[in-house]
Amino acid sequence: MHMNADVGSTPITLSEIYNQANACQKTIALAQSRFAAIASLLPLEQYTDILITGCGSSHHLAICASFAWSEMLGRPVTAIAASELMHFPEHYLPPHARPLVLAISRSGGTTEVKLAVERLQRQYAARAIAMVGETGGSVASVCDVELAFTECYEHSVVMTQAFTCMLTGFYLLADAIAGGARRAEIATLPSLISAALELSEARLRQIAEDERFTRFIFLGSGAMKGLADECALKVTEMALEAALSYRTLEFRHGPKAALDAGCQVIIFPVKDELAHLRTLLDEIEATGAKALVVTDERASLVATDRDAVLGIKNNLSGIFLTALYAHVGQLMAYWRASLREANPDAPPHLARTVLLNV
Ligand code: F1P
Repeated sequence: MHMNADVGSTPITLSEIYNQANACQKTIALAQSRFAAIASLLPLEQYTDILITGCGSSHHLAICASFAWSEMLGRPVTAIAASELMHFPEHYLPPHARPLVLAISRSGGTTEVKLAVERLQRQYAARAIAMVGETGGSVASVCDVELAFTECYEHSVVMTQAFTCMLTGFYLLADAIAGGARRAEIATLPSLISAALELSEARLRQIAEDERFTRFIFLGSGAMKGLADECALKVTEMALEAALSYRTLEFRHGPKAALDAGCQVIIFPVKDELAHLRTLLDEIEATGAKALVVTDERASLVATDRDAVLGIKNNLSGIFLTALYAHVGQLMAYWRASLREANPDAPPHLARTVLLNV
């Protein structure tokens, strides 16, 4: 683990960011026991729908996980924010649906997640798996099975390593259900994450500490939209600067109008978008804004010398890249917070668990 020399006594958030490869290694070791724990809810063919839900970072994690589950299981898997499901389930499910719900909550106690599960149980006889960071909370109390990711327990208010670790847990679970063919590939994640953290830090810190930038905008589509949302939330929560997230090509249709030289746009392209990346980069650069493309070496070949590319070497399938790239927003947010003298361990207005009055 590389730790920056001038950190002094390391803030909790930074040590948790740097512990993510280690936590993932433990998650991989626990894959078989977690698969065994959900055996009573299998096979998946008995469910009409598979929904993944959560709030905030946990919802972003749900978006990333849903794309991986869809591809690995060969059927649609949908991420829906818990606050939507608790009030408008009929918008997302037909009357005779019988869904399986994977309910994510790092704290294990977020009210909207519990209420969403209860509504789906009442209205659709849903079965539910709690995917939590802390065991024994109110979300697990209403679910059929609890999978507790205690290996990535976090003291910081802001979710960092738990995002990567629980997402890896989702990959492993879907893979085990599908027969285990991708286990070896997923098992390469800890060493790739460890190398990527070391490789990215100086570059991301330089960008985050650049006072010319007044706005950070993250772009991603498919699974990468969950990642872009999460990166923007990290900057907002930790550095207390409103950062934005858009679907990559949707950004061209309106949002790019507000670009100027104070903007840094970070793009997480998916493979199918590479043919259009040049057009997007030209449009961004024409406004004076700066772009950074986060991609692997093969994909970076589409960019020219004048483009900024953060090349994170790997041979992973696209669906697993969200866990590899999760540290990008975390490190940027951490160093931006440090520039602004904001405390990333405990942002104002955010209790560790924000509970609704019910
Ligand atoms: C959900 C959540 C966090 C967010 C903030 C408020 O928490 O929205 O994602 O960063 O701390 O709560 P949880 O249900 O995952 O514990």
